[in-house]
Amino acid sequence: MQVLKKTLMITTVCCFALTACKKSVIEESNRLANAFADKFLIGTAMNSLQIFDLDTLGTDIIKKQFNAIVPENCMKSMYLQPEEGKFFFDEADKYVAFGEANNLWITGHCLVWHSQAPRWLFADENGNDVSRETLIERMRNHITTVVSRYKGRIKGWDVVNEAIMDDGSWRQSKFYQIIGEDFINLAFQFAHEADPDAELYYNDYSTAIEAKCQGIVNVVKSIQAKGLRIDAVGMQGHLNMDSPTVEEFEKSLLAFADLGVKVMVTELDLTVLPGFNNFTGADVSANFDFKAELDPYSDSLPDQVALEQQNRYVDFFKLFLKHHDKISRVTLWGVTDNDSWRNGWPVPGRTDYALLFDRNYQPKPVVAELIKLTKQY
Ligand code: 9MR
Repeated sequence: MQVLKKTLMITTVCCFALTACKKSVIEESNRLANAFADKFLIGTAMNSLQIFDLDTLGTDIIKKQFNAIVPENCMKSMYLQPEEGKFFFDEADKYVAFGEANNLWITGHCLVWHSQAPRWLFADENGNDVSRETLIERMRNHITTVVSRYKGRIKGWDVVNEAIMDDGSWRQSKFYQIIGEDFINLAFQFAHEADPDAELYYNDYSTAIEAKCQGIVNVVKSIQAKGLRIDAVGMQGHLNMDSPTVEEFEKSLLAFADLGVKVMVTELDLTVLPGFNNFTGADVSANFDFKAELDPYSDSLPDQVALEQQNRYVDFFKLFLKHHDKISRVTLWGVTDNDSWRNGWPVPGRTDYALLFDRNYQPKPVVAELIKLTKQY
């Protein structure tokens, strides 16, 4: 009797263990990071709440679903060095520690960007533009200080962000006006000197516009012609429901890959809200007044629109998977719909549904569709 009881107990324990094991196998395969493991890295931006561990449901998703991270805001120069020589690394340190603790590919964003740069960077004590030499020196100091701090830990850097306009011309930023075209080459040189092993990227939005794509191709060629390191072009994926087309995106993707660099789809999101005046892109300085008709889904998203969004996400991921040999990483610009900058841009106060996880931290049906899709490539 005793033996029988023992056997029954062992069998029951084994059954439980088997079920638990099966369940965890299923759960494992239901994760984006696992499904895309042999294709490309799949990442997300991390916001301050997540970095300071004040959004544990959000960080749980990051740990389970993604294998790469990028800081949405905390490494921008106005936060890292708000006053000359005064660096604040608290949040950036936590961000990097989170990535290391969870074995994630850690990207730094972004060393040189016209936006979110502190005013002092370009100005002398009278508020006039500094000399070319001074700005080069300030840029060198910023890049060297930041990149050296995370040497060997941050695996890749968005070195220059958004230097080219939609028509392919140079953005008339302070970096460009004061230093000239060479600011890009110098930025890549300084970053490489600070961490020779780090990957270095050029990152921009609306890269599917032909003229802009050509402008970026010229930038990459000029970096390469100087013998400087550049590993990838980041195509920010701030998509609308009707633009760009998958074909337009593919054309640019191939143009960048032809340069011998990798392509990364960075900052991926897909707004379902009405645009207007053919306004696209991701110029953060753009702003339009709130009107109720511009915010049609403030209560919930109709099933039909959700399905259309899902189909468009799937179409883009089909493209990414088709070219997975050229793509090193695809990164969502946030975890849940609630986190998305799209809720506030270019019209403040709207309710958008741009990401893969909903406001209750649940995966949208598109997540399972994307996982299924990986098996076909
Ligand atoms: O998502 C970011 C938002 O929270 C910030 O307010 C904004 C300005 O710093 O930047 C947003 O991220 C931008 C990214 O850094 C560069 N490409 C465009 C992104 C969306 O504006």
